[in-house]
Amino acid sequence: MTETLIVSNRTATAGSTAAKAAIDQLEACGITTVFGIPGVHTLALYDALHDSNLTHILARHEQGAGFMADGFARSTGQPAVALVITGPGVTNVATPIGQAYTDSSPVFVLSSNVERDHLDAMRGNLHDLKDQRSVMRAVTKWNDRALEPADVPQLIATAYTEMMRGRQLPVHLEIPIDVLDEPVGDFSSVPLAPSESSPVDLAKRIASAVEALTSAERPLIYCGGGATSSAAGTSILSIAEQLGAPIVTSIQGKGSVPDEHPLVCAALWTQGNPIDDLAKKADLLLVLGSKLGVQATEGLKFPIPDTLIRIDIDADELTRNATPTIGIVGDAATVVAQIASDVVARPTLSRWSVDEIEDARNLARQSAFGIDRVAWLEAIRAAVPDDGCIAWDMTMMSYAAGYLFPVYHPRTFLFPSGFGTLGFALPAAIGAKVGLGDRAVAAVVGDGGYQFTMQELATAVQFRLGIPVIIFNDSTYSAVKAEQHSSRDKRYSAVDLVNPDYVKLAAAYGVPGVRVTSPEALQTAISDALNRDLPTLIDVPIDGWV
Ligand SMILES: Cc1ncc(C[n+]2csc(CCOP(=O)(O)OP(=O)(O)O)c2C)c(N)n1
Ligand SMILES: [Mg+2]
Repeated sequence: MTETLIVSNRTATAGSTAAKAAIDQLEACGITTVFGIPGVHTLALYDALHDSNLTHILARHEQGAGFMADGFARSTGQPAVALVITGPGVTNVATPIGQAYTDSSPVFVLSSNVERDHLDAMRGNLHDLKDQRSVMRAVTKWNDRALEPADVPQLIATAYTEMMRGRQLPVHLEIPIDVLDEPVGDFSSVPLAPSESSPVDLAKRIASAVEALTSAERPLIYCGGGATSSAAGTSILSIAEQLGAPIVTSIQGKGSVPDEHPLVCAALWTQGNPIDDLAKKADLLLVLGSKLGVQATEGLKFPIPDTLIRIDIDADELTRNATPTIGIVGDAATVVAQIASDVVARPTLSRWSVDEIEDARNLARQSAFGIDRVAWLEAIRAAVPDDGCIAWDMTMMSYAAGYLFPVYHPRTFLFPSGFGTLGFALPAAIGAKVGLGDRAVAAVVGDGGYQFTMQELATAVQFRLGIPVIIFNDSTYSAVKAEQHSSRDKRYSAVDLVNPDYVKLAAAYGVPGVRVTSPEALQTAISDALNRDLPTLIDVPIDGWV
């Protein structure tokens, strides 16, 4: 049985259908780019795309479409849409949306479903899924279905508002196939709801924070993903400079402040290292946009002094994992700007010395994971311009990059923290390249992770995206092997890989492929690749990490 037979009696309704209203409303919300794969259940939406200004990027798997939308959002700060069919389209997109959720990335999933009469009924319909909304409920902030055509514009507007309100997170709206083709009648786009007003005691809390910061002897600043996404870097540096305070970041906080600044200790913290010693000396910790997550704090081991100030756009995150003495709900950009202007006008009691911070930073770097392979990272940094964006997969080289790769601008270090999904980097880089246009974009992957989403190379070819795809190839799942080495008495299990020849694979896709065996050659290969309007596969054979 084919898909066409099942829906053969369906024809588009003249005038504005729910599908056209959905697309119009997405445009009215400011959406510019849609990543997806069509099917018969989304024919009406794809038809409506013809009459819109939306750019559609055709992925090769819905997982890729989701990561692309996520990469677009992370790199540009603008949300994107993943457009998928019911059933397998939804389950395929659930994985990247889980990733977008843990890293606070605004992706709007628009899907279809079977006819209203058959919803959740498992009557043997094409793409039947017992409870599609439950699949997406697990990975979204807001999740609903449109049962009446006339409700579609408002539901799209509500979904968009929820996605962007407070901490930005993914949302999902499903529109059954029969609803899509029905007329909505006259409608005009729904205006977006105004954002929430500031809490009444904001000024008081800011004053308390300023008082505490300027009377602390060793204040320390910790930046999470919220500091990066709110682009609060200049204000954060003003506070740090006035207090002479060191700044530590999480992985998602990389780029919130530029790594070359002498007070920035980047994401070098790990238990027992010299940055940990600095943190243990602190008598005040100012946390900006971070949940102080279990992974980032190595099981809640980041030292928390008596005075803890937290600023977060999400009230739930404000108290997660550690209760603040002063908690401020608000966008880091506006709140921190206010604190900065008050702090710089006051004397401080801070006793940090520049030398102790610099010494700690240098020593931590020398002992950081991956320092013996830092030449590879230096080659990448030398080839990719400072404002270039790199998507990193779950691979040992990325973990080393977390500690050792300098980042100079927000939204230029994309990494799948939280959910930790293999296969993120290539499609995320595609989304970033679509969003950033002429700016350089690269992907760094392991030989194992690359194979989770490698079919998206065809997407990069089709849309002529000049992305260097750097594969650190050790024919192993090294991250797992390393754990088996250290905690399973070297009883290695299911970690050796037989891989394709990636240079030949590039040729099959009609794109350049090179194999490089030195950091110098890697730098040249990346520079060459950035001059092309096609992706380049760069295979880098390396020794195993274990
Ligand atoms: C979707 C998914 N499946 C499984 C894992 C578990 N996992 C984490 S790292 C890793 C190995 C990755 O291998 P590779 O990409 O070659 O990088 P390497 O560790 O060798 O540097 C695996 C299997 C995961 N993170 N995500
Ligand atoms: Mg590997």
